[in-house]
Amino acid sequence: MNSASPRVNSPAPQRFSVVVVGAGPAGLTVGTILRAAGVDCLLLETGTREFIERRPRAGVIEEWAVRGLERRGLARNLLERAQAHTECEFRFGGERYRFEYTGLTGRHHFIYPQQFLVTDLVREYADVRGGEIRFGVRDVRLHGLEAGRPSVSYVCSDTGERRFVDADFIAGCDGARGVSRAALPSDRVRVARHDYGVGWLALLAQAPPSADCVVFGMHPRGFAGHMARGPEVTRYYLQCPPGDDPENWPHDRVWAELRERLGAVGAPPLKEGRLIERRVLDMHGYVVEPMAHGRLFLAGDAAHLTAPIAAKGLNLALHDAFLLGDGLVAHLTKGDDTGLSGYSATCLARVWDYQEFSEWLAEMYHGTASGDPFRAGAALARLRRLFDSPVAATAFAEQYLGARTSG
Ligand code: RFL
Repeated sequence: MNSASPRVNSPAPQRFSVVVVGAGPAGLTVGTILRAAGVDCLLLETGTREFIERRPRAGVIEEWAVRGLERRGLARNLLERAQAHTECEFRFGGERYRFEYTGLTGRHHFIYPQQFLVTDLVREYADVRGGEIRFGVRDVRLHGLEAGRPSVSYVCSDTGERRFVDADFIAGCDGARGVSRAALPSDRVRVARHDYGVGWLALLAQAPPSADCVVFGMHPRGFAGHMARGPEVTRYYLQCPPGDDPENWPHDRVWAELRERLGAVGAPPLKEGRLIERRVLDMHGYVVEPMAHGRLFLAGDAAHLTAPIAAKGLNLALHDAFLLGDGLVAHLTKGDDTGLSGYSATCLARVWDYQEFSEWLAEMYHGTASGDPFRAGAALARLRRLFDSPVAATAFAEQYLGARTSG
């Protein structure tokens, strides 16, 4: 949306160097980097502070991303509270295959729920660095992009009034359902899409983890996954038909299916608990190229969605945010354009690398249940290779940790 709504009857516009649309991990990270460099910016967020600080989503953060947060003074709580994961387990044909990725790469994953990271970032941006966030904004619109005079308007939830904010730059960090992506002119961008043709029932259980690491079950009835989120909450996934109704998955059916698909000789029994989240995600992804137009820069899910198959979305959002925050600071404080001009291409290199890995992994997870014996055979060969070939194992570990390219 690049509309030219009249400003009649609206209060005089305010001005900020950067307006960031969306206070998720991407927007908050960009905002804190800007504030640390003394750049004035405004964050606009449709949700309330309570809502964004409680919304559970990701939990697996790659080491380079944590180091990037740490370098910017944003990882203190995370480093104190996160668990380190050094291995994962595949279950197939009633057997367990343990995969020790830290031994192969020297790197590990951090397990830290996304809502904790968002809470840390809001605190740092707003309470510590004095940044402004307007929560609960409605009907956000972007204007003036073609004319090179960007502004953002929104309807204020208290007064119902439309307010305008002029900016030198807009950072579109409003996720997969935001409005920024649509403001890119359709004849100047390409949106590449991929549909995996499966759904995942995403579950959060009020229960301790049932294993000491992430577990992936490849089963003729469908994929199942287990991921710790903390001592009392565990995420599970069950492959299901796309568009399935979560109501088709009552408590007993969920646990019976998880027991079946994650069952293996010697595996500890699942620790069951109340299901506090049950939603069906249709597995799909997209990539917007380029990720910028004029003075609008997209970051995170606004620019690219990776299905949570390989737990990459939050990591990519942080990668974009580091580059965009640093690039804006360099431009606004030193007149150095190198970061901003290379922004899209640098981000997209990692985005495509992760999309390709997600697609590769998806076939290993879903091939067994595809009903196609050729795909099932190939999926098993893909798994076996990780345990037969040290070279294949190292390559997998590197991609699983996002360790090939530097942060
Ligand atoms: P977000 O987090 O969606 O934040 C966007 C923010 O923008 C707000 N917003 C608007 N604000 C103003 N104006 C508008 N018009 C707006 N429209 C929306 C929203 O309220 C929100 O606050 O995007 P961001 O910052 O790009 O971060 C992306 C990550 O949230 C996402 O990629 C990850 O959660 C994906 N993901 C995972 N990624 C990982 O790296 N590791 C994982 O383990 C992992 N697990 C997951 C996941 C995503 C999941 N779901 C729900 C899709 C597990 C799940 C179940």
